[in-house]
Amino acid sequence: MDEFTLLATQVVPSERQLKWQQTEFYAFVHFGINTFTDREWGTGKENPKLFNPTELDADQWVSVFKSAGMRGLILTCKHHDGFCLWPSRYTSHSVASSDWRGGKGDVVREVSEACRRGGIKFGFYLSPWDRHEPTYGDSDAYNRFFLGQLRELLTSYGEIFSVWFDGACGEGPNGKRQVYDWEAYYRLIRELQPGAVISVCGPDVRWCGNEAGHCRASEWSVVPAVLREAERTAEKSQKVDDGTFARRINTADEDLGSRDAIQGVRDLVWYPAEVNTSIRPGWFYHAAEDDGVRTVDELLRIYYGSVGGNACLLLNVPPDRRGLIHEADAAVLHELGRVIRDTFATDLARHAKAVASHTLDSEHGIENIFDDNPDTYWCPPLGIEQPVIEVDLGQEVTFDRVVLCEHIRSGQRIENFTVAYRSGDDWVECYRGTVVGYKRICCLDRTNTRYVRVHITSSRGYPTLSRLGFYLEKR
Ligand code: FUL
Repeated sequence: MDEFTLLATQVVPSERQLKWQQTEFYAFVHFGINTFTDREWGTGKENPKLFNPTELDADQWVSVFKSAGMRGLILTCKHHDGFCLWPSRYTSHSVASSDWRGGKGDVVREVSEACRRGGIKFGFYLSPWDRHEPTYGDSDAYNRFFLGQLRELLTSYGEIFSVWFDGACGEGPNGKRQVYDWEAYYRLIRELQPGAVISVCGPDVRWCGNEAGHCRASEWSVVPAVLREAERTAEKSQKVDDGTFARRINTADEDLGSRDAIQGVRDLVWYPAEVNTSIRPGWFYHAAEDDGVRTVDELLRIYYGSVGGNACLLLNVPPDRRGLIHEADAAVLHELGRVIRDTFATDLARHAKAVASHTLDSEHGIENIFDDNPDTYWCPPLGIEQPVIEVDLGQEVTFDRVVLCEHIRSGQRIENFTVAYRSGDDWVECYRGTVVGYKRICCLDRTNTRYVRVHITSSRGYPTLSRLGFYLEKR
């Protein structure tokens, strides 16, 4: 192992990053003045009276999201147009100036309380770019304003799991220039909500680099630290300089963490990816897009690629003008959730026994891969980078999904692996994978066998596995 790969094995997630990773799949909710003007980006000049949902019911949102298997919700409390979904003390451009609930309403309160009631996590999106606020561009004044709003959201709505900062700014070359005081924003969040991750323009969770639902085949959580700045700069690209040569690295690059990608990089961080995409063409609700809701098959593909590819999935589902999740979206999400629940309800390895070519000690025995405890795991001694595990499923079973999880508290180590099944006296390879990380869901053709072999063909120092499961998709 070269020195940079060794350095990479020493990088581990923070407690808040681990909790966030376990959230796996959660909803993004774009709702606001744009819902009522049929736009994607508002101008900031909209009349607040336009905001008037007729049947807003946050419990309906939560129940639809839970039926999909989502474990959290991130609400656009303020989008680029500056309209606030809560009665902020710092501006009148908010629900307080609308007629909704007689000007006494608070969408953030209703949604955060519905999340609590439903047992899912709540987080918020607060757009730094603000096209309404007059101080925007007067850097110090706007930073004070923004910190004030941030404090309101961080202190009035219970526990927050994610604060999502968007890097978008459409001011253009002749527009206003605002210098954000990111460090002050981060300090306030750490002080008031130490358990919250700060996502995208923040140090904890990395934007996957596209909004289309494209997932990398090899998603690394250990990446060069300069990527943390990429989203906060107009260029979205940063220079890595190892003293001998310099190259640019961008959040959208396909390879961010392989041995090649981290060669020469001493400053590495745990910066896991979140895939954010919308169930519809736009982020906000548009009646004209009711026929454009993504299909269950498409969403399943994205789910396997993201949640099953060492990332989290933040799926946007925008409420309509009634303030409800439209029937078309609700139906697709319900079926998506059913497939995921039914598929992973039965682990076909529950009577399995396994033998590993190498095991460190009795505490790290191979039986740990069959329990549901992410803190118990199997590993071989240091220096064993290519061990083999043979599984006897106890009887012939048919499966088409194989789940592997690393013990990521010990870092991300697996680089390549294969899965093979026994057919007569032969081993037939049925899957070839790269990284595992928090979770890898391998999608393969239906396979009928009693014996399976997982060969880790390359890893960093030694691999770990906290879970190995076999499932049959119930589509
Ligand atoms: C982008 C924004 O400009 C879009 O309106 C949307 O909020 C998306 C999630 O992020 O940068």
